[in-house]
Amino acid sequence: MEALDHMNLASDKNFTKLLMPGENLLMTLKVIKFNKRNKAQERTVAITSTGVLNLKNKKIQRRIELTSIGGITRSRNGEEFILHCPNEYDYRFSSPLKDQAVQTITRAFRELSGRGLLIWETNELNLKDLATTKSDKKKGVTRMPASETAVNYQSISGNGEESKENRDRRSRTIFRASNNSGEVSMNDFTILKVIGRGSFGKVMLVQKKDTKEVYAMKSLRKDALLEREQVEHTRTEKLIMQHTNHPFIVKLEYAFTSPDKIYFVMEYMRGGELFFHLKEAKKLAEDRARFYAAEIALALGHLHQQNIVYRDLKPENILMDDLGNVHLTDFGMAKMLGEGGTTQSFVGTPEYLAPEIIACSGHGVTADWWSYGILLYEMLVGIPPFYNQNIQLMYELIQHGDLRFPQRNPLSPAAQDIITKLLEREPRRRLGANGVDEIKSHQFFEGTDWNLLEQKRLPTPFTPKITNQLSTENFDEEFTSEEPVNSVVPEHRLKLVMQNQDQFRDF
Ligand code: ISQ
Repeated sequence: MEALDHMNLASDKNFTKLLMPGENLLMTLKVIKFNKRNKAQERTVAITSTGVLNLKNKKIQRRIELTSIGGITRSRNGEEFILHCPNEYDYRFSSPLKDQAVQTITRAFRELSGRGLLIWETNELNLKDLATTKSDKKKGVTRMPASETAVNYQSISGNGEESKENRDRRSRTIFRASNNSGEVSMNDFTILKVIGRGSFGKVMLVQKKDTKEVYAMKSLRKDALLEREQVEHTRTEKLIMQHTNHPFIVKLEYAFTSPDKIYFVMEYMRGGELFFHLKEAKKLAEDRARFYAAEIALALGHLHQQNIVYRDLKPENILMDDLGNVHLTDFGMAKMLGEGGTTQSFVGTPEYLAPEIIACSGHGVTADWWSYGILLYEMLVGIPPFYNQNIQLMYELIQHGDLRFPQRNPLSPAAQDIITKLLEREPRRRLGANGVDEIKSHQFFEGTDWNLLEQKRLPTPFTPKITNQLSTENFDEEFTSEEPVNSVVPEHRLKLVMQNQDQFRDF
């Protein structure tokens, strides 16, 4: 946060006490605000997780709820931007930090609403004629461009001298309003860093060239997917991410293919993997673990409601955002269950596998609650309960070993109780077998306000260190030190891909 707190308000108690409970400060900056008579006034703006605050002498003059913002128009080369507020009147600001401010607002808007904010760009430097004033509003005039014009960009005159009437149609989307996957390609992105590696490719930090927005891009090699029969899983992964809208599940922004790879472009979680933080802290205090466990329970409950088993819950697949909320990612193992709600296939990570998966006796969504018990144990104790270097022995321990809790620094009785009930080997007797509410109402979560949590209105127990918008300090150096390139698949591997290109048609 410090890097974005240009006005140093985060540590100013007189200011922070003005924030609502659960409202997090994201950025502060000095702006010029233009009033209805076009008079320039120097103001401070604070962007928070729920609103944009217009401050004068550290007092809130106007509070613009994020939910009341209908879109943003910004000057492409100038410093002005307009917050369109259809129910009131627009706010026109100017700042050298325009791009950073717009990016922070759009991100906060998406975090809060799960939707992208409409953005229009213009070549104009002075946006006076594009802002709806109080008196416009009285006359029923609104200057916010139509939302459709934010989706399809059309250059009209071609000579760069568009007339005022053309302004709406010149607008272009810099934030997707709806699913336009397929229109983008690798050429639209600059690769900045490698931030992770998986079995089929790598995860890179990328920046979209037109909007400067940063994303995490996962590339998957088609040859590797074909060889290991993972094309269907990858299709499921895309479908689930594309159709899931949940505050604690990473969103897929774009998906596209090249002749040799599939690319998933997702929101960038600057806080890195929970695995990274767990490694650093060794184990977590109960309040902190409870917070992450509660967010993950909501995410799993949401998937289960749609008959999706996640099947790969582990700290490596849980990512942290700027504020310290956690999000599930990697749906490569997930499965949509058919009627009957069970599947036979053996997938997952050894430490977290439910006994019924190891025994191949058919498993359903309850298998996730077993992994959830393992995760909770690992967060609180520092190692998973049945861990052994020898995988066969680990499987044996998962199926028949005793569940032991540390004698020194014992966990609270409620924590021991919920873990014991989650690590019940008989899936039908396991906590969660009758739905997520069984978990939510366990004593371990007593006092958790699930509604506030879901709206991200509870303070997070830990804020990851983030020095700037492009920072990768929460990712392992093992990855970030790698050369950031989109590697080429060797010629001899492409033959298999070319023969099977039809399998990738609908990505
Ligand atoms: C988003 N942000 C950071 C890392 C990621 C890894 C995989 C998928 C999404 C991600």
